[in-house]
Amino acid sequence: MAKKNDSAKPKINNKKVNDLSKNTETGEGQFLTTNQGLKINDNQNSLKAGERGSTLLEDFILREKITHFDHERIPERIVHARGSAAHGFFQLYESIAQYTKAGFLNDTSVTTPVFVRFSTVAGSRGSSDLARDVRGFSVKFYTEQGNYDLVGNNMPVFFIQDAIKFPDLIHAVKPEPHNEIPQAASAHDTFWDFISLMPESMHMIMWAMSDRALPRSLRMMEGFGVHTFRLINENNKSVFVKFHWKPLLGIHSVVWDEAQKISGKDSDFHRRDLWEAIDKGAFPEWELGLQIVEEKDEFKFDFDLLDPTKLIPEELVPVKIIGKLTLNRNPDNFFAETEQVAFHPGHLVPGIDFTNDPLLQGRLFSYTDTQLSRLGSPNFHEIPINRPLSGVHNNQRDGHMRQTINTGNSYDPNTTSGGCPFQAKAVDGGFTSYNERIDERKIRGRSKSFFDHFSQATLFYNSQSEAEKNHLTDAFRFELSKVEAPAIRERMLGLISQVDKNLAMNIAVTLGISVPKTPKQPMNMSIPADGNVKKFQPVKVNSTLSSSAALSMASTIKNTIKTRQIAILAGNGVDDVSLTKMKTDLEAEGAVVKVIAAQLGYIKGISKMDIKVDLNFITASSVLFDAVYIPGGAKSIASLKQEPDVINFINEAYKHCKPIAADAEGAEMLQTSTEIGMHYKHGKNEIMQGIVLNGKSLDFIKAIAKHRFWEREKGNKIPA
Ligand code: HDE
Repeated sequence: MAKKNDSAKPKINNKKVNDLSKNTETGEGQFLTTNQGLKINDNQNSLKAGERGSTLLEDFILREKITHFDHERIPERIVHARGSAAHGFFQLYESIAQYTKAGFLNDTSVTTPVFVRFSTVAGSRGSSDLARDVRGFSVKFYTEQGNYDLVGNNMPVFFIQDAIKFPDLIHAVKPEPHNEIPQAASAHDTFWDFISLMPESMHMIMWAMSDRALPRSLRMMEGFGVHTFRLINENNKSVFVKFHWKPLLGIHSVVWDEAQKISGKDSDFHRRDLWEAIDKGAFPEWELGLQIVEEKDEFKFDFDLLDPTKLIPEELVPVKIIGKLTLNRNPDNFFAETEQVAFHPGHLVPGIDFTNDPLLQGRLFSYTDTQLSRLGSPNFHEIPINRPLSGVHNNQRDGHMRQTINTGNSYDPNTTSGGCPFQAKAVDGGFTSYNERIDERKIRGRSKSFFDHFSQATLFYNSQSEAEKNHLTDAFRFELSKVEAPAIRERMLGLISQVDKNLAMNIAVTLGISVPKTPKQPMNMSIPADGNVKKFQPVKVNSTLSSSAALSMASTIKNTIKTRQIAILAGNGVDDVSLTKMKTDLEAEGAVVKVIAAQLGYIKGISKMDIKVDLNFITASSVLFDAVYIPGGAKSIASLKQEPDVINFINEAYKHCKPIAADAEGAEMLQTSTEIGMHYKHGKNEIMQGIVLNGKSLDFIKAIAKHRFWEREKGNKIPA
């Protein structure tokens, strides 16, 4: 059996690697050709009538090249357009055959290749990674029984309860139709107008306004299947299941001020971070966890398992960890793999099935439909990244861009092909849907069990640490301050006050209005035209659970500094012995250390060591790092003190609550020339709120593992 704490060994997914390599074209050592294989003799000059003459239409080589170029773009995804992906594998820790017959969840000796794509939702392909947004977390498992796609998000609930509202939600959040503003941002009128009329979105809105919407790294966020699914075992017994991905690096975020600055300094921040980590062999890992609910317990909760705006608190149903996902290989070609991959929640394997969650049911139609226009043909399953390893044998034929050269007839039943391909019995791995009993009247409507829109929003808010609550309040303040229509702001305050009165009041102060006593009607537009809008009353269930530790990032693991980016600020005359020791100690713990100085090249230390400079102050910025260290050396410190970029660097690191270490003169500099000095009267050896003034690497490492020291935010306003 695979062990739980096996560290990531660089395993190679031979199956998918081999499969993809059949289609790889390196061009190495080859002559340049046209698409017809003709060797090209001149790729620098088009065919002309004389040296200065006009270009000839006859130049088929030029025409082919330009024509292909003209058609290089395909429509971007209608949502989740901005994404980054990687290859990897899934390793099961223990068989869960008692719940599911899915082969890849039964056999611990099987390593399943995967392709995982992370994304933001609202922005276009070229938008910033650091938008305040939900993140997509899609996993394609290339199993022996066919492709299984777990197409989830980094938040466990969703904005709406019924698929019919999805186009409205997306139209509201996308840039406004008249001027295409703002890009990749929810802070505008149409989004909040829609939300203010959709009380069912309040739980998700709390998540979206929380720090979960600003991940520090794609490698440091959770993933969720969101909907309740079914698992089915060999005896056709079914249980309900919620899927969770738990990152082994813990869950960490950045702050909003930082996110906005990163968007300018490096809008590929998450993409680069994922790429570089994998490139350097620091493979990101997540454990797969399941919350399992027996069928008999379907109605034991005070919410409906089919309602995608609800989660199952981990206190009620613990998450059972069953395996590990490791990403160990970057794509070879962004377009061929990351852009052309086609996920679909309906790509299932035997042993996994849907529930009647009305949001999930709507998704089942949408994904194939969108691939048809995005990838341009019903043959998108033949694109190498989408091809199942288990093989495709059916009678579907032809269409644009067909790759397979099928032989023989294409109908079933037949005798001409000996009856092939055959239907597979369940024992042969043939897929059968769960035989759930459905005996109902046709109705357009919603179950009353979906009508409590506030209890879990309050549960989420109550479960946040003080710092998380403050960030959430500030996020609402920012977003609603960007809203121009006063009526929208007011309606939102009405809704927020039903989640938490103080929260609403704290936001209202910034908006310069008061919280409406009676929320304005109409409040709930998710009821049909014939419904009586006036009768809508917010339903709130009095659950016994007042908070849930799993909902706060503050309670997740903080014991590693692997892959954290550490800045060392230095100049000529730096204490090179301290610098080298700190660098070595941090790197030994897996951190990535960069020396930053006024110029690129080398700086000379006091003991004459040449220290290589990785970045200069022109391109480096505090917001791109997790922590900063200022080694001693009088001359180096004197030069840093004169450098406004350095002072700003340190002040920003302080403002964003990042660990800062310094020794000797470095510590003095912090106290005399930066904002830190305004707030602390430190002794030289003090360690306080992540400020490590004794220069000891061990103390610095402990501080970096904690990620941020939010208590610094109290009362300290740093003008950085
Ligand atoms: Fe999606 N969604 N979605 N979605 N979704 C798409 O499919 C859709 C929903 C999610 O990395 C599209 O291939 C509808 C929930 C991810 O390629 C599209 C509804 C969740 C990705 C689509 C939902 C998701 C998508 C756009 C409501 C979390 C990126 C391009 C019924 C569980 C996949 C594409 C990737 C992508 C439709 C709701 C997650 C248009 C109609 C809930 C992670 O088909």
